[in-house]
Amino acid sequence: MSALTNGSGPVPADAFAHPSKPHLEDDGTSAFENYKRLHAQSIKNPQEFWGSLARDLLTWSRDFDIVRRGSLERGDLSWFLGGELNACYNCVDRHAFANPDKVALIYEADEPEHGRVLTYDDLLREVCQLSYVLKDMGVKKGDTVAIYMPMVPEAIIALLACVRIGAVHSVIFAGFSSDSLRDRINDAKCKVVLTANESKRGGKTHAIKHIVDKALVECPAVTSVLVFKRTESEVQWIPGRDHWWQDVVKKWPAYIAPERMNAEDPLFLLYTSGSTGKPKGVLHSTGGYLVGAAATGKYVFDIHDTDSFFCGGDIGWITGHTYVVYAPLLLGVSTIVFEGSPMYPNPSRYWDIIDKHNVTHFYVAPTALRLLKKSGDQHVTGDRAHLRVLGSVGEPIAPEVWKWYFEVVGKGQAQIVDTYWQTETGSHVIAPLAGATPTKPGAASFPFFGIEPAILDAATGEEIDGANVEGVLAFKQAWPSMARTVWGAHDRYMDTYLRPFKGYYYTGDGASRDKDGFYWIGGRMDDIINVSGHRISTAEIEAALIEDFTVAEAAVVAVQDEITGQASVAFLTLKDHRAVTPEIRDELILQVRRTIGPFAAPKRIYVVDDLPKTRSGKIMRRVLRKILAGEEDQLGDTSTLSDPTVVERIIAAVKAGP
Ligand code: 6R9
Repeated sequence: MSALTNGSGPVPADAFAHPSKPHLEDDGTSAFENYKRLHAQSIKNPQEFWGSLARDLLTWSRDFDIVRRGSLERGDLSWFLGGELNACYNCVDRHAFANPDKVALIYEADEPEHGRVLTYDDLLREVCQLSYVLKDMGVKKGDTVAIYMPMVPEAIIALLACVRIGAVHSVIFAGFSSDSLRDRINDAKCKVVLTANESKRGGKTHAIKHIVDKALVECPAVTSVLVFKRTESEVQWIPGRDHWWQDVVKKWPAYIAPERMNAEDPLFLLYTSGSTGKPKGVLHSTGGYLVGAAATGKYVFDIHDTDSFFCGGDIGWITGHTYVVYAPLLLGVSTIVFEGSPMYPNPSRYWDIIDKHNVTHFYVAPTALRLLKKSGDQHVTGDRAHLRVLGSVGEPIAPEVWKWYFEVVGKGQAQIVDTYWQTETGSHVIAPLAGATPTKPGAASFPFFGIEPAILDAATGEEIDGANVEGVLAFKQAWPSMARTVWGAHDRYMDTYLRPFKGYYYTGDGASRDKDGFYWIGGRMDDIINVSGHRISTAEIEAALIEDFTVAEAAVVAVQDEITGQASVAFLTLKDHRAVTPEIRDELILQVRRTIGPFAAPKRIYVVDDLPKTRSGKIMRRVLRKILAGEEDQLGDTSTLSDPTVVERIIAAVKAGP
C-alpha cells in the first residue's frame, strides 16, 4: 500500500513488510505507544535506561559503577564511569569469535567490477597487523593518528587499529587541501599519518600522497607516513618517514590483545566547521559514543543480524564514522565500503550495488537523491527486493524528494527515516524508528531515546511549549554520545553549545513542532552553510578569500541550489579598486580550493566597489541574501547602512552577472 497517496497524514509504520519483527514491536500495544513509553522512561530515569542498554549492546571488560555524572550547565558530563571496554573488541573480536566467516566489509571499488569481501575473521587479522605497525611507529595509548584516506577497507581497518591500541583517530576528509590537512595535523599533534598514494573516484584519480607531502612541510612533529598503494603510480618518497602499507603489515602476527580503555577515554577527534573561521576538533569518548551508535543502529535503522548496511557517506565525515563503521560493526552485520560516486559509470550505480549485495539498508544525503532524481527514473533499475529501510541525512529532505525516495527507489516497500543529528551529537537525535513510529515527508519526526528537545525563543531563551511552534532547537538533557569537548578548547565548547542557553545543549538549528508532535528541522541559525551535506562556515571561506593579496573585503552568503541544497556566493571588494579580470576570478576560486578544499569553492563571485556595511563597519549579509533571492523590495531597514547607495550598485552587479 502507498499510504502517502492517501493524503498528507502521517505514514503509519505498520504499512511496511518486515521479514522479521522490528525490535520495537507491536505486542498488543502499538509499537508507537511502546516507543512513547520507552522514551518517557529514558527521560525520567536515564541512569536505569542507559545502564541497561549499555550492558545489553556492548561487551565491557569491567562493568561501570555509575551511568552518568555532571550537568549541561557545568559542561562536565561523563558516562559509564569505572567501566572498561575496547571499541575494536566490540566491533570485531566478539563477532570474529562467534561467527568468523560472517561478512564484515564489502568493498565496492570505484571500478564496478573490482572489490573484495572481508569476513570478521579477516578483519580481526588485518586490524591486528596494522595495530602492530602503529605501535612500531611509536604510537601509544592516548596518541592521535591522522587518517587521510579514500574509501577503501584499509581506511576502516585504520580506524579500528587505532582504537584497538588506545590511540585517538582524527580522520581528515581526503577532499581537504594541504593547508587544511596541515592545520588539523598540527592542532591534534599527530605524529603518524595514514594515507594512500592515490585515490579513485568517479573514474578519476587524485594524487593524495602529494597533498600529504605538501602539508607535512609544515608539520614538524610527524615522523611516519604509512601509504596504502591504491594504484600503480609512483610517488615522491622520503626514506625513513614513508612506508608502503602492503610491505609492512605482512611482517606482523595475526593477533594482538586490545587495550583496556576507560569509558571516558577519547575515541576520536573529528574536525568540523564552526561559525568562526577556525575548525573545531570535536572529541568523542569511548563508552558513550559506542552506546549511541549501537542504540541508534538497532532502533532507528532496526538493524537485524543478517542485514547488509550501505551508508554512502565518506569516513571523512561523522556519517561515515558512525554508520559506515561503528554502528553496523558493533551490531555484527555487513557494511558496504563504497569508494565511488553515485553517477559513475552511470546513475544506476547505487541501485546496482544494492541488488548485487542484497542490501537491506541504504543511507545517503538528499543532495545525492536530488541528483539521481534529476537524472531520470529510467536509471532506477533492479528489483531492490531486500531493501527495508531508506535513510536520509545531512540536510532537510524536501517532501517531493522524500516521496520519490519512497515511491521510486523503495517502491513503497521500504520505510524512510530522515535522521537529524550532528558531528557533535555522535548519533541520531531526532529520527523515526523504522518499523515502529509513523513518518511524514520532510519531518525528522521524533526524539530518540534520552533526547528531550525544546524549542526556544532565540531572543529571550524562553521555552516555547505546545503545538505549531517554531524557534531554535535545544536539548534539555545530556545523552551518552554527545561530544565531550573541543580538543584543547573547552571554553569554545562551552561557548558554542552550552552557554548560549543555560542548562541546554544548543544545536545551532532552527526547528518547529507541529500539531502531531513531529519535529521539522529548519536550517542553521549561524554562519554555517550546508553544501551537498557538507558543513562549511562562511567565515572560513571569507578568511580564505581575504588571504589573497588582491582582496580587500569579502562577504560570503548562502543561496539555494537545486542539486547541492545550498551553495555559497562571494561578494568582494578588491584592493586599489582594481578591476576584476577572468584571471583574478579563477585565482580566487583556486585560493579557496587550495585553502579549504575543492568542495568549498564559491559558486559565484561578484566583485563590487563596496559592501553594505553599518556605520560600525559590520557587513549586513542579510541585504546580500535578499538581493540574490531577487527580493530587493524586502531589504528591510537599510537606513543604518553607512552608504545606502551601495545597494543599488550591488543590485546592478548581480543583474549583470558574475
Ligand atoms: C550528520 C551530519 C550537522 C548539520 C545540522 C543540520 C544539518 C543534518 C539533517 C540536517 C535537516 C536532517 N542536518 N541532518 N538538517 N534534516 N536530517 O550531517 O553532521 O556534518 O555535523 O552537520 O547538518 O543543520 O546542524 P554535520
